[in-house]
Amino acid sequence: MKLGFGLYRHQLNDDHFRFARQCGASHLVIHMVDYFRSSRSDMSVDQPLGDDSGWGLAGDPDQLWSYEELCAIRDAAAAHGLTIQAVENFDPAHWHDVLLDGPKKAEQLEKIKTLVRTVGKVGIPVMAYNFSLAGVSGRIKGPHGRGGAEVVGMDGPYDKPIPNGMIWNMVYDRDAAPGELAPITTEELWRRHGEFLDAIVPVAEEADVILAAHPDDPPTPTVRNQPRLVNQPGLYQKLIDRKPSRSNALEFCLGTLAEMTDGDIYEAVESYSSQHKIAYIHFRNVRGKAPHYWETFIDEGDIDMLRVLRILRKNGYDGVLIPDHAPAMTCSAPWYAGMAYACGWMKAALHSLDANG
Ligand SMILES: [Mn+2]
Repeated sequence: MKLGFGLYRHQLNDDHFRFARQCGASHLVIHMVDYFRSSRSDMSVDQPLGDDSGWGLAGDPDQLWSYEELCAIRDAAAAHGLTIQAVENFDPAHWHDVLLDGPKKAEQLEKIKTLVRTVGKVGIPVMAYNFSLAGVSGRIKGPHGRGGAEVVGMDGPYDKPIPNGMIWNMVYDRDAAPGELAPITTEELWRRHGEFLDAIVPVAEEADVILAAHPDDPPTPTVRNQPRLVNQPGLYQKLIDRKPSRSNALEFCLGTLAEMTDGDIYEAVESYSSQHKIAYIHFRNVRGKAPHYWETFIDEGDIDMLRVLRILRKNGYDGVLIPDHAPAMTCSAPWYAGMAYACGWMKAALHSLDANG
């Protein structure tokens, strides 16, 4: 298994490549969506959290990530000994009507095909996505980690409706008419996702790209009054079975899966790793279950992370693990310290696994 590091768009520069390498990472997962575009003050110290108005503005609908741009990032990372394993998340500006079943759906599916082909041409193996209307929203922060470290969590359901012009926790249309997005059914969400798979999986196969689905974070039955696609571990199986293909796989988020109320995290790891459906792993820990949980330090939560690693190794998983989010540690660089702590723990755990089994 390989240690990876996730970098946000504003971090795709030499200093952050050095930091990731210093943490022991050999691989990167990069975000091309700029969640911090309209909240620069908050940019370097934490994961995006946002409020009722979301993370901010989506990108430019007419500007797709280009081959040249991605090659430049790939080459700059390679100069620091880092391989880009995945691009994480599509920009709502490029696919809002795929999620919403809106009038630009056909045009936007073509944009997604172009992006997937570009990612493949650059030589990045995985394109990860999160098929969700509310996206990652409704979470709060508090000093609930060990030693009072600030962590992200949830304390009860969050169902404030999504305003028009917002999708996936970002604003794609600032001039939208006042009002709220009408709730849809779970069946309708799965229908839209099925259409997405039918259109994109064949292109991904041809481009030698693996599409990897993140589960719903937070995994409550609804968020912002809209259904969730994968909010229980067994629903990952439904997603795989909807379109059997080596290009239809999972961005396996251990923390989110452990927050789910059904099933057992070790059984989920066993099931999906033995089917070789894990594209890469968000390796983080959590205490509690949705809708009441807190993220934790990697060695502090409900999950026995070494047990997870042993199951992965038994089933021949040889892919990338990234820390996902980490608690913010009390110092002048809270995000960096938290991530470095997680990487150090992971590096040691992988070493111990190799040495002792
Ligand atoms: Mn995750």
